[in-house]
Amino acid sequence: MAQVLPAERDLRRVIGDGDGVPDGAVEGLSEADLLELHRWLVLLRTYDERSLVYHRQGRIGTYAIFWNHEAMQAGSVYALEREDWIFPSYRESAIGLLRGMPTETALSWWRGHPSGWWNPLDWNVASICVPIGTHVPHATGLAWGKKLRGETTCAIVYFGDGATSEGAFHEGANLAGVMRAPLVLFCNNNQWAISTPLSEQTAAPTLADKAIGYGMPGVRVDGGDVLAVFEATRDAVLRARAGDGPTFIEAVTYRAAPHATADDPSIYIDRERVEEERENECVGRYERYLVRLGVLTDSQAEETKQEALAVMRAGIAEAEAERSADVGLVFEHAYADPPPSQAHDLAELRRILGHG
Ligand SMILES: Cc1ncc(C[n+]2csc(CCOP(=O)(O)OP(=O)(O)O)c2C)c(N)n1
Ligand SMILES: [Mg+2]
Repeated sequence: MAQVLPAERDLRRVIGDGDGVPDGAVEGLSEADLLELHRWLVLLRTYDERSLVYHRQGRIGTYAIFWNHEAMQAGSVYALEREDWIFPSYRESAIGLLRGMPTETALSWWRGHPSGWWNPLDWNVASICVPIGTHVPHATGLAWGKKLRGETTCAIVYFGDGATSEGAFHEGANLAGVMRAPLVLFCNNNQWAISTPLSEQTAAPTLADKAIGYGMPGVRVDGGDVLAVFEATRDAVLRARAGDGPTFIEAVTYRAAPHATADDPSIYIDRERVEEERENECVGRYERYLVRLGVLTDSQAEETKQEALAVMRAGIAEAEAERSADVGLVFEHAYADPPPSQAHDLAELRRILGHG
């Protein structure tokens, strides 16, 4: 039986349901902004759907699917300025695209190719963090540093519901609160940490309640409503720039895809709940809103989709055209003073791979 979990009540929303729940609007967003946000959503959705196909075709490695997380990513990044810093987890692996990062860079990362290792300074996007929550203190440090230098730049750090049980999350959030760091702590609460449900993750009534312990506001928003996410993040960014310190945003959704390509959720997930989520997925929800508003037509939406597909086709072609990296890279940065055995190991690896 599908059930509405307690975590899903009383969330901030802007987009109605086209029926009993009326549509709202966000002050300060022009029609051009609304369409740009749509383009961002479609780009991320297309990236994600194609990546799953590329994985199945053996063209990228294990891939962390973010289907239906697009509204959380696009809505929040739209509230930032270009100089603000983004600290992604593996779930936000393509978030750099929203800053103009080439698709082939993000795809190369999933291909394990060095051309996917971007310089964070190029995009103000930190490296993708795979260890859960360890980037929260990094983001706090950067934000605090910006404040110490008298800059108005802020940072946003993305993590999941499971990360809020980690020591690194606690340390980063606590320090951000104490130092009033200009930081947005953005939690994608998709109610699962692989196979661990939210109910086994925490005894707190909501994740936003944890913010109280760090002396910062905790806000709860519908993670499938791109405009509500934008508005909540914009508020948090304004607070940060005004010197009022960090904000914790809990964006609530329900994971509608496997954790990653290596996961089979069929034995633990609530399938009916997944079906509901898929029917109400965030890109379609926003498109219907824009159509009701008279801002988007079906043919415009199709054109945007085709553009994104062309970007993906070009991106995978570029990524696959990269020459293989030298295997010496595996060892290169491992030691300041390599042990004598390393030269032998590398020679052996080259022999096995036939790299001479
Ligand atoms: C420190 C650490 N412990 C364990 C893991 C293994 N692991 C990978 S994903 C994951 C679940 C994380 O769930 P959540 O924080 O809710 O993020 P989501 O994947 O749902 O976006 C775990 C435990 C890891 N990557 N890092
Ligand atoms: Mg999760």
